[in-house]
Amino acid sequence: MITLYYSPNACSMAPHIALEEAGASFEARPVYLRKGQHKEPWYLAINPNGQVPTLVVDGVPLTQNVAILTWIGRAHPEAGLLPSFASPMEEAQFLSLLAWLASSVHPAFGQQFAAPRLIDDATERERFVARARAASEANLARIDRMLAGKEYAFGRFSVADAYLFVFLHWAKNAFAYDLSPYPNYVAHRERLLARPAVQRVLAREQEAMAASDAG
Ligand SMILES: N[C@@H](CCC(=O)N[C@@H](CS)C(=O)NCC(=O)O)C(=O)O
Repeated sequence: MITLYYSPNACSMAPHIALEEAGASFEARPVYLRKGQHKEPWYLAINPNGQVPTLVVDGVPLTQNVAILTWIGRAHPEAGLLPSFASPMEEAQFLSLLAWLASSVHPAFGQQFAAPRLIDDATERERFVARARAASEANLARIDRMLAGKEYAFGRFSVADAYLFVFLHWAKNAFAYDLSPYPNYVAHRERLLARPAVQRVLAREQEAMAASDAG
């Protein structure tokens, strides 16, 4: 039994896509960040970090996108969601990308999401957001260079592509960045948007968002 605790449009979209791509049988349970549900005692009992995503597999909670994505790939070998590693170095390069996304790319966006909540002074907040945005733009440019001449990050579709999808989704939909400097990344996004699994996830998350607006 697999349960994914996610919040619509959060980084949990990456494992959500990976589970759909795997053809896994799972329950997707929304935990609405904007309603503070991730800090409620019932959820903290599952994930003491108070963050999404959490994947609960047969009663065992697993946190952190890098671990969750790797688990989904390993637990569904028939779906081929991990690159076929020809050497330990190839596997390490894959983990290196996931770790960089989690430790640098995600936090720079996280600062932009958190700024209104963390910083009252408008001038200080604008300076903070401008710095974080510059870091995000540099990261997006680096990803764009990495994707030059490639359909996917590691040859065929892998969980790394599901993770990559999240950041351009935020750049476009949460922060209205100009995406024209990132043509390879935009093409990658369009390739993912054409995948039925990605379409199912976006529809489910939009539906969850609408249900939360109504409630
Ligand atoms: N390192 C964690 C980061 C998870 C994370 O920052 N999740 C965000 C949503 S994208 C969250 O739950 N934020 C709420 C909070 O930190 O209070 C991972 O990769 O899973």
